[in-house]
Amino acid sequence: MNTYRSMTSRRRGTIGQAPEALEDRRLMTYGAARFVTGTPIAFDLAPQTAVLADFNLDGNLDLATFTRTSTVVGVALGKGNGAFRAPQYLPSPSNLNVTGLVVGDFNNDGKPDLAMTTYNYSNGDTPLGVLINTSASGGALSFAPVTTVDAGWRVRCLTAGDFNGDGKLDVAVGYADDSLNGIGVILGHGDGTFQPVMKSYFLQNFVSLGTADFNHDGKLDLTATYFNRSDVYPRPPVVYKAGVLLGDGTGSFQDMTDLDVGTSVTSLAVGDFNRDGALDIAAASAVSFGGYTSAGTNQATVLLGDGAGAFTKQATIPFASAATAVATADFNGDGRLDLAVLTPADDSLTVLYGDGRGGLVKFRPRQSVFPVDADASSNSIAVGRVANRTLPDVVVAAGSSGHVNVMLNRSRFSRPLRRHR
Ligand SMILES: [Ca+2]
Ligand SMILES: [Ca+2]
Ligand SMILES: [Ca+2]
Ligand SMILES: [Ca+2]
Repeated sequence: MNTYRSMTSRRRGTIGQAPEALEDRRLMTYGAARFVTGTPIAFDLAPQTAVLADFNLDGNLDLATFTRTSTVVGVALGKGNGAFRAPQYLPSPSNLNVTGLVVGDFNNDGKPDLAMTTYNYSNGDTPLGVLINTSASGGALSFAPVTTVDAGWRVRCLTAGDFNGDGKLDVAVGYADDSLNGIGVILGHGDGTFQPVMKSYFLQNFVSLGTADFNHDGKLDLTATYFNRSDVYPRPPVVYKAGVLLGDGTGSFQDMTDLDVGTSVTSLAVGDFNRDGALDIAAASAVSFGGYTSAGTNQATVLLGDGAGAFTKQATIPFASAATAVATADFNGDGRLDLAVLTPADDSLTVLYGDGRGGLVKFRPRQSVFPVDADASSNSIAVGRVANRTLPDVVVAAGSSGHVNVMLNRSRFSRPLRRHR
């Protein structure tokens, strides 16, 4: 839809005003987001995904990353000014390849732990590795030896949440195996150990999972990206789609409702873009992704949620090249959620400004597009205040260069936070 029209016609007092004038006025009031390049963090692996958490509880966000060709997780402690210390490396169970990583407090001690999916190339086994954080508050980083949890065969992705509502964090995994697809839920005991995996079978091959309560029933639901693979030869191109599975509060999920985001979805982000209290979803898409080329388009999409589990497409912004990751936050400090979209082919991070109604506005390139080194394997943008200022910074895993890029938010309303210590 035309976001300019929706902004002008639906905002009181601006009817008839030229969209450019409105755009300029908003920029004068709130300022465009501005990102400056911080010092990249160098890892002995090719970071594909980065997550942020304060692992040593010193008030500064730290970073964990992995790549699918590595058998370790890299963790770099943040200094609180946007710079990071040299990374440390944590092992996977049995030195298996790490395929996914999630942060969560699995033993209820207030310290963020890590859970990883792994892949044993010799037998298709995919145990979960759990790293319990034993760091002293404000001290050095330390984790207990990695423990292994049976997650079943051909796990492809994971997310963490309290899926049965007992106050203890659980893990959901997605399987991607032609004959044995589905979702597995591994309920936590709240002490870092887990119950045996409960599987529910679905037709889809799951690629990524996320979690939120979309229908306001107090039971966590799932977002998923997935593909269906045909057994008819010649096989048609693989198509990456996205959907939502509503949870029943016991660790089981209803059938997937597809999201109207086209094909070749690479990444999803959740936020309340129109500020109605119902969670919405943003998606990034790419024609070529994961080694497959499909009939999709390079774009970012916003779908508005109705608070009951249904979603309607509200805004679409095209890109010239593959959009491999999307994240959301209020980057320019105007109280409206924006999107950050990664397009590695042109080494760009684009900020699409949310209009607070579900629409997206792309300002002039110098106000919207920021250079960032990345390659096609970079599939995540993590958002957090790594420099302890009011507005969120962005970190981007750069892939084969071995770096995680730090992009510091220097928008007009980004000010140093006062420390309470
Ligand atoms: Ca820290
Ligand atoms: Ca639980
Ligand atoms: Ca729910
Ligand atoms: Ca909403």
